[in-house]
Order: sequence, then structure tokens, then C-alpha cells
Amino acid sequence: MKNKFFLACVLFSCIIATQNIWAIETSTFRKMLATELSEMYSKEIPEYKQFTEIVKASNLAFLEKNHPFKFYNKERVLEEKHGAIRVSTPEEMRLFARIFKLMGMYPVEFYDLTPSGIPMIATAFRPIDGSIEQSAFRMFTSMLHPDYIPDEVKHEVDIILSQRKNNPKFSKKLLTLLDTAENRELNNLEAKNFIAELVNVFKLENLKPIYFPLYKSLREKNDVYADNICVGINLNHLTPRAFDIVDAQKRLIDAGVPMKDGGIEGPPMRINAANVQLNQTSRKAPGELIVVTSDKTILELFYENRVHYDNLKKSAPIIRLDKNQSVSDYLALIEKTLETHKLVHIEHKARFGEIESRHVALTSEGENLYKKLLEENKFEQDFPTTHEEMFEQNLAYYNFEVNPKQKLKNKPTNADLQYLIKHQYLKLVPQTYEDFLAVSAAGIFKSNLSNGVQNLQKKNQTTSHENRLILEKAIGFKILSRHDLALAEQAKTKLEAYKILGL
Ligand code: OOG
Ligand code: NI
Repeated sequence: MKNKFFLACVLFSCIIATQNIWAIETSTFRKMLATELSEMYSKEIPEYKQFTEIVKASNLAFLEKNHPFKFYNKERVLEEKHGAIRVSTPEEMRLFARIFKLMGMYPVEFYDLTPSGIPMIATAFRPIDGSIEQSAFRMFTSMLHPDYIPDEVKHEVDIILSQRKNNPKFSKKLLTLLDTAENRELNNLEAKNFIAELVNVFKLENLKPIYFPLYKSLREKNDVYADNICVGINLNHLTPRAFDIVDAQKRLIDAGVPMKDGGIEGPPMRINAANVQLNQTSRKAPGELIVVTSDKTILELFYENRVHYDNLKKSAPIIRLDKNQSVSDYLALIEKTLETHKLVHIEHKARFGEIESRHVALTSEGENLYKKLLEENKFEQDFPTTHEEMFEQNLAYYNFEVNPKQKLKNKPTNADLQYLIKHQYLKLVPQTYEDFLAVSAAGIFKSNLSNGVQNLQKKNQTTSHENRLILEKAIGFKILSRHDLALAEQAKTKLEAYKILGL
């Protein structure tokens, strides 16, 4: 009896320990974030739910057709997602850098979107070690370039942005947990609370009313300004990975999903050839309702008396954008309605759906050749088609895996990689492209602008290198190079293989 009681106590403490005491793995933390964000998106955006279901059906159909499955970590791909957030100030960027670091996500690669007419500079926070295979969740994070805020609204925008420093989107609980986590590892329960508070930042239902006069003048210039400055930190999409983006796109179109103009971004995909880097496409943003006001006292009411505000909100009229209506007519109609109503629900298009297929990562040489051939319109016929050729010409990154059968037969006498591959001691394992493409990113951004990219103003002429430094200063540490990470990974697998082969 005593023994049984003792055993029960041990079992109980074990359960408690696994639930609450053990420190959390970074990959588990990332998985939790991806899952919770996806749940929130499914609740807030019905179009997202439909979108992910179609992509999942495409992926399952792909797996059924492609047996035996050898090139990908199947579980990883089925679960994989990336998110994209847009922040407005260096303070917000720094906060996210701290948050993502806890999850083992570091800034890799700099993406300057300003040459493409988008006032943003960006990086992607992503895992940089082997745990990427357990959860590859990454976050494309862009920041409004401070030099691109239009002069006429600069004063008002500065006031809004400086008020954000005591940002109510980040709860006290979230910031306290962040501080705690930087001093010691969080247990499971704390991690759960942390994720819940973080997901709250992105809920549209938690959005405070938006001051319409500023929203209108910004939206007349560029949707990105209005979204970024007035709506604030926003999760713009969560992107599932598709094995075959062409098939996924076809299924989405067949289901009547309005896809972006211009088709799939990234390197042209070839039949019977290894694809390279990354291909992406997206659906157009559905209009989502946000609440606007022209009365500044209402803005205070949101914090002081949320219930009263919520009641006001219930009775506010909804004005949807008519199919044939121009954006300026729409904004004028809202302005007019606000003369007689304190609050109005309007349509805001910012959150959309995106899909991507990831392929082998190109080296710098590979990237240069790809760009050159693309300019000459010769990529499709002249770029090598097999992994063996790409490896021989140092065009893409590969890891090495020992072929156990060959190893047993006889010991290799030559340590040359080409020799070992040719004689089947080693197998080439393509390294997945884990990053993004600036041109594709700008294309995805642009596909959701109702009035194009005109009216971008730039005060100073900064170079791309200076823009990178602006972003690194905001983040608080250096942005890593994907090439350094890929080479380190390659060297690690080479060493391990040599050890096994006794070289
Ligand atoms: C980011 C667009 C870039 C990608 O996958 O290239 C991006 C955004 O719309 O905020 O996510
Ligand atoms: Ni994206």
C-alpha cells in the first residue's frame, strides 16, 4: 500500500514536471507559436481556413503520387509555415528580435524592398540549427523605413508612433514574461502564457478604433502606410508550404480563390529538372472590418471604458467597398458618414494567404549564374538540371550522407568529394532554401495595393548597405548570412561522413 502511494506520488510529480517545470525546447516553442497563430487566423479569417485546407489536399495528393518519397522530410513539410509581420518603429523591431531569440529564431539575410517602391526594410527570423527539421517556423519581419514617412503627415505620424512606445498591443504580462525568459528558461506553463499574450498582439478583434482623417490621408498615398501606421503591428499572412506549388495554385483557382495577378514569383520552374530557391504566390486580401472614428475622444474611450466602446461599436454602420467604386470615392463616403456617426466599420485589406514551394539553396555562384541567364532569357535551357551538375559546378549547397552498402564493401582510398560521390560512397542531400527573395517579397506586397506604389517619398538617399545598418541597429545585433550558415552545415556533414568512412 505504502509502495503504491509512493509510486503514485512519483508518477504525479513526473507529470507535473513535464507539464510545468522542464524548460521548453526552442522547436517546441516555435511549434506552439505557429499552431496558436494558425488557430487565431482560422477563427478570424474564414478564407484562411479554406486556403490551408486546399493546400493540405494538394500536399496529400502529392505524397500519394510520389512513392517512395525521398527528397524531403515529409512531416516537416506538412507542418511547415512562415508568417509575415510589419512593424513601424525600431523599438518594435527590437522587441520582436528579443521575442524570437527565445524561440531560437535569429535574423538571417537583409531584404531591401525600397528599390521596388515599398517603404520597408526587412529580415527573416528563423532557426539556424538542426532543430529547423523539428519546426521550421520563421517570420519575415519588415520595418517601415523612417526616411519614407511623407512630409505632410510626418508630424502626426511621429506623435502616433511615439505613443506606441508604451504600446498597449504588448501587454505588461508579455513584457514581464519576456524579461523573465531572458534571465532563466521558461517552464511549459509560462511558455503557454507567453504565446497566448503574443498571439493577442495580432488579433484584429483587439484593435482599438482608428483615427480616420490620418488613415484617409495615408491610404490616399499608399495602403502600406495606412496599414502600418494606423492599424499597426499586423500579421499579414501565414504561409503553408506546398510540395507542388503549381498543383496547389490550380486547386485554389478551381475553388474560386482570387489569386494575385502575375502568377508565381521566383525562378521559373522546369519540368524534369531540379527546381531552385523558392517559388511563392498569394491570394488577394479579403476586406476585413475595422472600426474608424473622426472623434479623438473616442480613442481614449477604448482604454477607459471598453464596455461602453463595445456597445457603441455594435450599433455602428458597416460600409463595404463596392466592386465598381474607386478608393477615393469610398474614403469620401466614409468621411461623410462619420459626420453623423461616432464609429463606422470599414473594409481594410491587409491580411492575405500565401503558398510557397522550397527547393535547393543556390550558392553565390549559382545565384549569379541564375541572374545572368535570366537576363539573357536563357535560364530555362542553360541552367544545369541535375543536382550532380549543380554540385560539380558549385552552384548549390549540399550535405553529404554515407551510403552504408558501399562503406561495407571496401574502404575508400581517396578523400576527394567528387570521387566519393562518383563511387557512391556519399550521397548528395540538397540543402533546402530556408530564406526569402527580395523581388518576390516586393511582388507579394504590391499584389495587395489598391493604388499601386506611387507617391513614395524619400527624404535622404540611403544606400542598401546603410538601410541594412538601420535595421541592424533596430534589432540590436548583426543580421546573419545564409551562406555562412549553409557552409557550416555542409562542413559539419562532411566531417561526420569522413569519420564514418574512416578518412
Ligand atoms: C511580407 C511579404 C514578403 C514573403 O514570403 O516573401 C513575404 C508582407 O507582405 O508583409 O512574406
Ligand atoms: Ni510570406
